[in-house]
Amino acid sequence: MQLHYTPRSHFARKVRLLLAGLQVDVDLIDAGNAAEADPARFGGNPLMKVPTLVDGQHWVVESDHIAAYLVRKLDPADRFDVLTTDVDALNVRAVLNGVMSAEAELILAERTGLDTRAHRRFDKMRAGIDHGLAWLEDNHSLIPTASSYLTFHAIAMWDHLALYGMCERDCPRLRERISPCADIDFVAASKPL
Ligand SMILES: N[C@@H](CCC(=O)N[C@@H](CS)C(=O)NCC(=O)O)C(=O)O
Repeated sequence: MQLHYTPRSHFARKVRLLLAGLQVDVDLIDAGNAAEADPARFGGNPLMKVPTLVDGQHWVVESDHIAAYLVRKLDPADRFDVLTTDVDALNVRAVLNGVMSAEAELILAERTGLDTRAHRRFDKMRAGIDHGLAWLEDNHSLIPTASSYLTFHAIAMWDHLALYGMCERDCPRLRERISPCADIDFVAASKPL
């Protein structure tokens, strides 16, 4: 199996953490600059984003879709609760993904030369990150303290926000919630630099 990724991609990291939790090795293929516009760089993903999983004949895009594919194939017991249908957990997942998407848009827009401070559209993205984090802080108890896909997801979001300095809001309860899992060796080892 091959996972097209970038070392800093938070969407790819939640899949990498799941793979590490499942103790499954895959070939990691670095896409390089995620702002480039060539599908071949992204494992053939026409949307030109990472992660993309290639498993023989199967080609899978979208991080949560990849995670679901992996546990259906490799972990029918679903130890990390990837296939949850719990409404609250799925709301947390949606807010985490929304914050991560807004952040990626801001970073990639700046990387391609746009001054995001000059466009109101990007102000709304920054506000979405802030409101999203406030919601996650208020709803921190919905995130398990034990290893779970949701916790991996929250760690991937948090470390990426911290790396890019996009997190003006302190979220002490959220940080405390995810810290036991963040200290696990394979989680700490994949922290983006
Ligand atoms: N919804 C997608 C989002 C993936 C995504 O936005 N990945 C970023 C890197 S963290 C990317 O490759 N962006 C390239 C671009 O938008 O040009 C998923 O969950 O996989």
